[in-house]
Amino acid sequence: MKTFLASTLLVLAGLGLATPATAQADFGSCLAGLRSQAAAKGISGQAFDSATRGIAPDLTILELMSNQPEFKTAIWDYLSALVDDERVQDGRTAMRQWGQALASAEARFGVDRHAIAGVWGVESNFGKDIGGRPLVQSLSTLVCYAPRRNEYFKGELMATLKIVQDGDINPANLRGSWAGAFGHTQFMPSTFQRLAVDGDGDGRRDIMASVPDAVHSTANFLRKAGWVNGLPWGYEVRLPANFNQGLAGRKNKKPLSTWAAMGVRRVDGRPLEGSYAAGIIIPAGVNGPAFIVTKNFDAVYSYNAAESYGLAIALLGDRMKGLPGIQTAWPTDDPPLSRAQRRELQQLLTARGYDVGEPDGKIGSKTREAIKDVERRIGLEPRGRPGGKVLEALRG
Ligand SMILES: [Ca+2]
Repeated sequence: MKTFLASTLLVLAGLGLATPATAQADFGSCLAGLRSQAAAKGISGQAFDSATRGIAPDLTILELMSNQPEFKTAIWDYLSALVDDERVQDGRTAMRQWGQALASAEARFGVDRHAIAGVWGVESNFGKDIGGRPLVQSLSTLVCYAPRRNEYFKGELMATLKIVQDGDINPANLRGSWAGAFGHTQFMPSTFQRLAVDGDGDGRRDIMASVPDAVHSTANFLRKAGWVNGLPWGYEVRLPANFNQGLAGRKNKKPLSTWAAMGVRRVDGRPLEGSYAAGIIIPAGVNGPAFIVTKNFDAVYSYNAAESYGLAIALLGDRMKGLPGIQTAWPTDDPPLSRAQRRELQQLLTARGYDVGEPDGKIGSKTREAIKDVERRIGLEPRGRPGGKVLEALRG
């Protein structure tokens, strides 16, 4: 706590703000400026006041914004937490429970329900992890104090106020991530304004409280992003030994017959079949898994503009459909951990006297520091990575 307060003050000092008291005064004048800008965008003073009444800046957000992990998460670590047996099981349960909503979204927008559910599972763990920070407070803090992207956050704040004014979502429920993503499928407010739809027919678009609204809105997003009904997103392939890796890339699409002629096969050895164009991605290089990816992978990709993210959604959808996971091994001798294994890792760390907080499977800064200690002891580079070697060392 002490360290935390000190670093918050450091952030404030870096912003030229002496103390939280000064920050509070500045926040009032910042809000006053936003009130008139909101009026110019058609947001009534009454709506603005009711949405912002009594709020204080949430300066912990600035901490989160600057507190990015120092090394890039390997794709295998990323995928092993997002596509594990637990999420596949939870997903199958959610898909049964909300089968009707998913079926009607699939029929209305022509988007595979497994892709919709894949987004839902990766974005919010099927609604279990939607973020608890009041959206107006988070976004107004970012507009007034973020060291960068203030105009972007201002646009998102205005979109949020519009949502409140239009009555789509009860403002008391409007909570989300510190950066402003909210609801079952974690739309940003401006995305909501463009693409959210009513899925349950009550006349409101509520991706916080209504699963049908959320899955219909996601289907609409994917459709607008170019999803083609009936086309697969892609699948794992085996590359020939002499494959020119310069040809890899989501955008370098060629007819399947061209890839087949180069010796590319499905991972189970079957030939490539179909008359569509596709690219090949090799997220960990030619020595790791390779995938054929179509326009539908691009649609999923556009949700978050990351290949790893698109793969997580696509692979989770496949697993929920009953298809096997990735067959080719990742190029590492230190295997990634599922969330269940991450929780076990945290429990073992706690048993050894480390303070890692609740064993929730989320690798926060406390867990990371404890892991670094173990990594040093077993002769690994101290990166704070939850890997198989650290888990084995703690078990033994
Ligand atoms: Ca609705």
